[in-house]
Amino acid sequence: MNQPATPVFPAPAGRGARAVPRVEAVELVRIAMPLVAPFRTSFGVQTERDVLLVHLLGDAGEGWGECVAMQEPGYSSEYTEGAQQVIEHHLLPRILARDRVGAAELESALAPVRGHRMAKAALEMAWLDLELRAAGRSLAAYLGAVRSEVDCGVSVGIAATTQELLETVAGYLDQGYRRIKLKIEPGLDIERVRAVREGCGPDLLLQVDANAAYTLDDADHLARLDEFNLVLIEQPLPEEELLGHAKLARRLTTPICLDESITSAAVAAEAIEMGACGIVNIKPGRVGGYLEARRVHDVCATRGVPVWCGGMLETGIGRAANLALAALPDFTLPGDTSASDRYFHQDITEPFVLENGRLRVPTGPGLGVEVRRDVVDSLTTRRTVIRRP
Ligand code: NPG
Repeated sequence: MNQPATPVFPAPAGRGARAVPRVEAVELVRIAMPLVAPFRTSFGVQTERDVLLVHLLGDAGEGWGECVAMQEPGYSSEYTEGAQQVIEHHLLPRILARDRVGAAELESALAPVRGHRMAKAALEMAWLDLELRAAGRSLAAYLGAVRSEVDCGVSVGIAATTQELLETVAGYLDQGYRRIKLKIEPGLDIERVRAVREGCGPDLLLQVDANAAYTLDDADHLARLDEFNLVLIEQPLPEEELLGHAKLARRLTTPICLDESITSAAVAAEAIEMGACGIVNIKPGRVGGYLEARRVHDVCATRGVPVWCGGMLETGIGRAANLALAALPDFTLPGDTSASDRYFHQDITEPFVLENGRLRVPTGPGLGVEVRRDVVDSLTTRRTVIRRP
């Protein structure tokens, strides 16, 4: 397997040796955020987000991170309670035993713990926020952003009826979204896609996401999607089936995009080499953090594979960080970087508002958003403080 080139991420410049703050305490805050409407995928229905927030208190200020794991292990094997356990008992002890650990050193410090990428990514996000705030630098600048706003798409859950789906899609198009992604599952696929394509016309950027709901035996059935000129079909088969995706790709004209399967830059390189995908959805939580996400981007860019930024129903904290990532050069397709009101009546940061189908990339230090502590407190279901030993 080709090992991808690993770009060097220097510690953020700004205050010389003092650029790496010392973390004194970590607050783990669990919040329950009601969704504006139930969100149905092939793996379940969600009505509320059970979010784990990581709040760092350091000698040079604070930092916030968000864990994208869901309450149930339906999308991947990770889930919120498990992430909290592994952070408390396995990850933080390894970091807090050291004096000062920079964000770029976390990966090696946490390498003895296998997997748990979403938990690791939540810590990395908080560490990056803390460190970059102290250095007065934005995450977007640190990652190498080349644009100040990004094109936004929206992910549309499986609707009860085709009529309801058409109304929902029309509502999002009225709001200005530049691309529609339809969640599909066996039996609620071909005719649903046909209805949206016929209702919205040939120019709509339209794609589908199966969340691993099909098997290779469904290849002929999935080939019926080819007539709708979709941008891509996302993750039709289970996450381990790279070879299956490569075989399926040879039977479809619609490009295959991988999401769940891509857990690292090395896997992305392998999947591309095998012909398992022509497009990659990058979700920092799924690959263990923003620095690995940047490496996935680089692997894809050098191989001519376009990428886009996925979404995991993030609050304003994760949304801000995703926008910074989506401003990198190879993010040439609109992402699931929707406005805050797509999911929440009230966000825990200043809300992200769609302007002409785009969201602005935050430019302030760190993630570039301020957490509304009063809102967090009103939604808190559990709070745990871990102090340095
Ligand atoms: O816009 O934040 C968003 C959500 C986009 O559809 C979306 N996410 O499979 O990509 C996915 C899906 C998802 C939803 C994944 C919930 C995990 C949980």
